[in-house]
Amino acid sequence: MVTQWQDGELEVVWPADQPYSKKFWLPSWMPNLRSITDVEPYKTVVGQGLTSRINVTVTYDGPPGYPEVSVTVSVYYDDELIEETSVPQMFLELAGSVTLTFTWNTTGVAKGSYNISATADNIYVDGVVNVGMPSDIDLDGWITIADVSKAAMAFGSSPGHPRWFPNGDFDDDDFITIADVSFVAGRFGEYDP
Ligand SMILES: [Ca+2]
Ligand SMILES: [Ca+2]
Repeated sequence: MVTQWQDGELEVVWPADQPYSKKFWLPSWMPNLRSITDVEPYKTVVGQGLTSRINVTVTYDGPPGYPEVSVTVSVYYDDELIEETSVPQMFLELAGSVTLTFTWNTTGVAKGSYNISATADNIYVDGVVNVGMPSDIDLDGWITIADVSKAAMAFGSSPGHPRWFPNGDFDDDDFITIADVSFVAGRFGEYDP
Protein backbone atom coordinates (compact mmCIF):
# COMPACT_ATOMS: atom_id res chain seq x y z
CA MET A 1 0.00 0.00 0.00
CA VAL A 2 1.29 3.43 -0.85
CA THR A 3 0.23 6.52 1.08
CA GLN A 4 1.10 10.10 0.27
CA TRP A 5 1.43 11.94 3.57
CA GLN A 6 2.25 15.32 2.14
CA ASP A 7 3.85 16.79 -0.95
CA GLY A 8 7.03 14.94 -1.60
CA GLU A 9 6.55 12.22 1.03
CA LEU A 10 5.34 8.74 0.10
CA GLU A 11 5.06 5.79 2.47
CA VAL A 12 5.14 2.27 1.08
CA VAL A 13 3.85 -0.50 3.36
CA TRP A 14 4.54 -4.08 2.35
CA PRO A 15 1.88 -6.85 2.79
CA ALA A 16 1.20 -8.17 6.28
CA ASP A 17 3.46 -11.18 5.95
CA GLN A 18 6.38 -8.82 5.36
CA PRO A 19 5.98 -6.28 8.13
CA TYR A 20 8.04 -3.51 6.72
CA SER A 21 7.43 -0.01 5.59
CA LYS A 22 9.54 2.79 4.30
CA LYS A 23 9.00 6.46 3.69
CA PHE A 24 10.44 8.04 0.61
CA TRP A 25 11.16 11.69 0.12
CA LEU A 26 10.95 12.81 -3.45
CA PRO A 27 13.95 15.03 -4.10
CA SER A 28 12.30 17.49 -6.47
CA TRP A 29 9.68 18.36 -3.84
CA MET A 30 11.96 18.30 -0.86
CA PRO A 31 10.90 21.16 1.39
CA ASN A 32 13.21 23.64 3.07
CA LEU A 33 13.18 21.95 6.43
CA ARG A 34 16.75 22.70 7.44
CA SER A 35 16.38 26.43 7.72
CA ILE A 36 18.66 29.18 8.90
CA THR A 37 16.54 30.92 11.52
CA ASP A 38 19.00 33.47 12.85
CA VAL A 39 22.20 35.21 11.83
CA GLU A 40 23.81 37.32 14.50
CA PRO A 41 27.12 39.12 14.02
CA TYR A 42 28.81 39.91 17.35
CA LYS A 43 29.97 43.30 16.12
CA THR A 44 28.60 46.00 13.87
CA VAL A 45 32.02 47.61 13.39
CA VAL A 46 35.21 45.65 12.92
CA GLY A 47 38.69 46.96 12.18
CA GLN A 48 40.11 45.89 8.84
CA GLY A 49 42.36 42.89 9.47
CA LEU A 50 40.67 42.01 12.75
CA THR A 51 38.07 39.34 13.39
CA SER A 52 34.42 39.23 14.32
CA ARG A 53 32.37 36.20 15.17
CA ILE A 54 28.99 35.47 13.67
CA ASN A 55 26.41 33.15 15.21
CA VAL A 56 24.23 31.21 12.82
CA THR A 57 21.27 29.13 13.97
CA VAL A 58 19.97 26.29 11.81
CA THR A 59 16.68 24.65 12.76
CA TYR A 60 15.12 21.37 11.69
CA ASP A 61 11.39 21.53 11.37
CA GLY A 62 10.35 18.22 9.90
CA PRO A 63 9.71 14.58 10.73
CA PRO A 64 12.62 12.26 11.54
CA GLY A 65 14.32 10.39 8.78
CA TYR A 66 15.27 13.20 6.43
CA PRO A 67 17.29 11.42 3.76
CA GLU A 68 20.33 13.71 3.57
CA VAL A 69 23.18 12.81 5.91
CA SER A 70 24.22 16.37 6.59
CA VAL A 71 23.37 19.97 5.92
CA THR A 72 25.95 22.46 4.70
CA VAL A 73 25.79 25.83 6.42
CA SER A 74 27.60 28.68 4.68
CA VAL A 75 28.01 32.24 5.86
CA TYR A 76 28.69 35.19 3.56
CA TYR A 77 29.55 38.88 3.55
CA ASP A 78 27.62 40.18 0.55
CA ASP A 79 28.31 37.46 -2.05
CA GLU A 80 31.66 36.37 -0.64
CA LEU A 81 31.96 33.19 1.36
CA ILE A 82 33.33 33.59 4.87
CA GLU A 83 33.27 29.96 5.86
CA GLU A 84 31.16 26.86 5.56
CA THR A 85 30.69 23.79 7.66
CA SER A 86 28.41 20.80 7.70
CA VAL A 87 26.15 19.59 10.47
CA PRO A 88 25.21 15.90 10.67
CA GLN A 89 21.52 15.55 9.90
CA MET A 90 21.00 13.09 12.74
CA PHE A 91 22.43 15.58 15.24
CA LEU A 92 20.24 18.36 13.88
CA GLU A 93 17.11 16.19 14.13
CA LEU A 94 17.88 15.28 17.72
CA ALA A 95 18.75 18.79 18.80
CA GLY A 96 16.02 20.54 16.81
CA SER A 97 18.25 23.53 16.39
CA VAL A 98 21.98 24.19 16.43
CA THR A 99 23.87 27.47 16.76
CA LEU A 100 27.23 27.61 15.04
CA THR A 101 29.87 30.26 15.59
CA PHE A 102 31.87 31.36 12.58
CA THR A 103 34.87 33.67 12.69
CA TRP A 104 35.25 36.29 10.00
CA ASN A 105 38.81 37.39 9.51
CA THR A 106 38.64 40.69 7.63
CA THR A 107 42.24 40.65 6.42
CA GLY A 108 42.15 41.75 2.78
CA VAL A 109 38.51 42.81 2.95
CA ALA A 110 37.92 46.31 1.55
CA LYS A 111 36.58 48.89 3.98
CA GLY A 112 32.84 49.20 3.64
CA SER A 113 29.49 48.01 4.79
CA TYR A 114 28.49 44.40 4.24
CA ASN A 115 25.31 42.37 4.57
CA ILE A 116 25.84 39.16 6.46
CA SER A 117 23.86 36.12 5.38
CA ALA A 118 23.83 32.38 5.75
CA THR A 119 22.47 29.52 3.70
CA ALA A 120 21.30 25.98 4.41
CA ASP A 121 18.19 24.83 2.53
CA ASN A 122 17.21 28.49 2.54
CA ILE A 123 18.99 31.84 2.64
CA TYR A 124 18.71 34.20 5.60
CA VAL A 125 20.10 37.73 5.53
CA ASP A 126 20.56 39.65 8.73
CA GLY A 127 22.92 42.20 10.14
CA VAL A 128 25.25 44.72 8.59
CA VAL A 129 28.90 44.79 9.55
CA ASN A 130 31.12 47.74 8.73
CA VAL A 131 34.78 47.08 8.06
CA GLY A 132 36.77 50.20 8.85
CA MET A 133 40.08 51.51 10.07
CA PRO A 134 41.03 49.55 13.19
CA SER A 135 39.94 51.45 16.33
CA ASP A 136 37.67 53.82 14.45
CA ILE A 137 34.62 52.67 16.37
CA ASP A 138 32.37 55.51 15.21
CA LEU A 139 33.53 55.24 11.59
CA ASP A 140 34.24 58.95 11.15
CA GLY A 141 37.70 58.39 9.70
CA TRP A 142 39.63 59.65 12.74
CA ILE A 143 40.76 58.06 15.95
CA THR A 144 39.56 60.58 18.46
CA ILE A 145 38.74 60.74 22.13
CA ALA A 146 35.23 59.56 21.14
CA ASP A 147 36.63 56.22 20.02
CA VAL A 148 38.88 55.87 23.04
CA SER A 149 36.09 56.68 25.45
CA LYS A 150 33.72 54.14 23.88
CA ALA A 151 36.19 51.38 24.64
CA ALA A 152 37.20 52.86 28.00
CA MET A 153 33.58 53.11 29.17
CA ALA A 154 33.22 49.37 28.55
CA PHE A 155 36.39 48.48 30.43
CA GLY A 156 35.93 45.34 32.52
CA SER A 157 32.77 44.22 30.75
CA SER A 158 31.96 40.94 29.07
CA PRO A 159 28.84 39.59 27.31
CA GLY A 160 25.73 40.04 29.46
CA HIS A 161 27.21 42.97 31.35
CA PRO A 162 25.21 46.23 30.97
CA ARG A 163 28.29 48.09 29.67
CA TRP A 164 29.31 45.30 27.28
CA PHE A 165 30.36 46.81 23.97
CA PRO A 166 31.46 44.19 21.43
CA ASN A 167 32.75 46.76 18.91
CA GLY A 168 35.43 47.64 21.45
CA ASP A 169 36.57 44.05 21.92
CA PHE A 170 39.33 44.29 19.33
CA ASP A 171 40.98 40.98 20.15
CA ASP A 172 37.63 39.16 20.22
CA ASP A 173 38.20 37.48 23.59
CA ASP A 174 34.82 38.46 25.08
CA PHE A 175 36.39 40.86 27.55
CA ILE A 176 37.16 44.57 27.33
CA THR A 177 40.56 44.62 28.94
CA ILE A 178 43.45 47.02 29.15
CA ALA A 179 44.66 45.46 25.89
CA ASP A 180 41.55 46.68 24.07
CA VAL A 181 41.68 50.16 25.53
CA SER A 182 45.41 50.39 24.78
CA PHE A 183 44.73 49.26 21.22
CA VAL A 184 42.53 52.25 20.51
CA ALA A 185 44.45 54.71 22.70
CA GLY A 186 47.66 53.82 20.87
CA ARG A 187 46.13 54.98 17.59
CA PHE A 188 44.85 58.28 18.94
CA GLY A 189 45.10 60.99 16.26
CA GLU A 190 45.39 58.63 13.30
CA TYR A 191 43.16 59.30 10.35
CA ASP A 192 41.98 57.15 7.48
CA PRO A 193 44.25 57.73 4.52
CA1 LIG B 1 36.44 57.80 15.06
CA1 LIG C 1 39.24 41.94 24.43
